[in-house]
Amino acid sequence: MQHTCTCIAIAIIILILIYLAETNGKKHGCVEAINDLRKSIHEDLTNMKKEIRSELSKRSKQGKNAKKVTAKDVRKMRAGIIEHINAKNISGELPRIAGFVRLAFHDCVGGCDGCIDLDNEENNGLGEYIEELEDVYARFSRKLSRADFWQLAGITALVVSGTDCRSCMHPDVQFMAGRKDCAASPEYAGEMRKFPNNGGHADIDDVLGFFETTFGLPRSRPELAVALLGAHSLGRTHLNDSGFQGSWDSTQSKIDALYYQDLLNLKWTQQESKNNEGDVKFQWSGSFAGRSTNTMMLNADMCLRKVINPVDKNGHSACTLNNCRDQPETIKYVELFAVNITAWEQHFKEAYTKMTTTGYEKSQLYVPV
Ligand code: HEM
Ligand SMILES: [Ca+2]
Repeated sequence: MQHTCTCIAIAIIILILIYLAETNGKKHGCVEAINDLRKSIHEDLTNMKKEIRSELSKRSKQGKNAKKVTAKDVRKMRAGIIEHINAKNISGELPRIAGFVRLAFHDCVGGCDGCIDLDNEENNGLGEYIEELEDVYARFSRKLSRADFWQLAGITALVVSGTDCRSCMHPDVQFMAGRKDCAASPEYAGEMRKFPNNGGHADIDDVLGFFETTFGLPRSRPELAVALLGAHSLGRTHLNDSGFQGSWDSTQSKIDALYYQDLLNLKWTQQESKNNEGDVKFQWSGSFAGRSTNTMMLNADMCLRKVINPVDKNGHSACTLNNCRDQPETIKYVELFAVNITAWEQHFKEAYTKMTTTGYEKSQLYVPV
């Protein structure tokens, strides 16, 4: 209302000024001044319109989110996501499973808010999954926030990964809604969010410290971080995204304990990985009985088994698998989860739920009924 009155008042002033210019102000300088004034008023009006539009869109979004999503809606969305996951099969693998779980993780760094900063190299590769999910989200965007939808996609991907898989973990994470998107969703315009030291050159302090400060997983319970990192049982690394290459285990679409079993049982040697820009990073390459298994571990994974620091600026450790000490804080959990899927499942569920509710009080989230 206030905006409308201001607009009318400004319009009247313009008309008076034009009238004065045309009747009395014949002098060139005066016409010029009036034209300048007219231009600046036009700009002000355009800005004002923009403000009004953005305010209205904010209000309608708040209205949308105020309506609760139902269990029936969620079932429909899950079906849409599952169809989408199954639609992309590359050599028998379903890469969207890993892509959606990684997206769910990255969105919760700094609070799960439906926003990913694609200028942050740590998020390389996520753009394609965001775009792919937009097609499905477009059908449901009136029902829930993008932040909720991405978490539903992650949970659904975990379910698909465990379907018809007896050796898989089935964490059955409860979906909760109520997350709010940041203003520029799905883009992010704030300060750069922090990931563990250079995404992979991490040691145990980086890894456990990161999970404690970012997701509130207490340092005194390292089993939660060990269980959560078992998500690397899914998917793979990409040379042109992170600078690493290969998958952690041979079952990229299955969330099974091979990740922990390989970490313990394979022979791991450090190998240089060089991307197109010539950046060098070290990773651990697996072999068994003298043969390469085409699998890899990041320092962030290997440090759960061995004390690998100090590492140099490229992530090369001073010790080898044989002469690095066992990691006292975490190796027992790697050993436990390698053989006890129920123990992994319980800890994973607890840690994953904490991660995916980062930034929210219990009272802000609800289980759709
Ligand atoms: C210390 C913490 C972590 C580090 C340093 C780390 C690092 C990485 C790196 C470097 C990649 C490869 C990206 C690429 O080249 O495409 C990756 C992929 C992946 N990460 Fe992590 N990660 C961490 C924690 C997690 C967590 C907590 C989850 C989920 C709960 C997760 C799930 C995944 C998945 C599923 C992929 C495979 C993505 C694909 O196949 O496209 N990561 N991670
Ligand atoms: Ca696997």
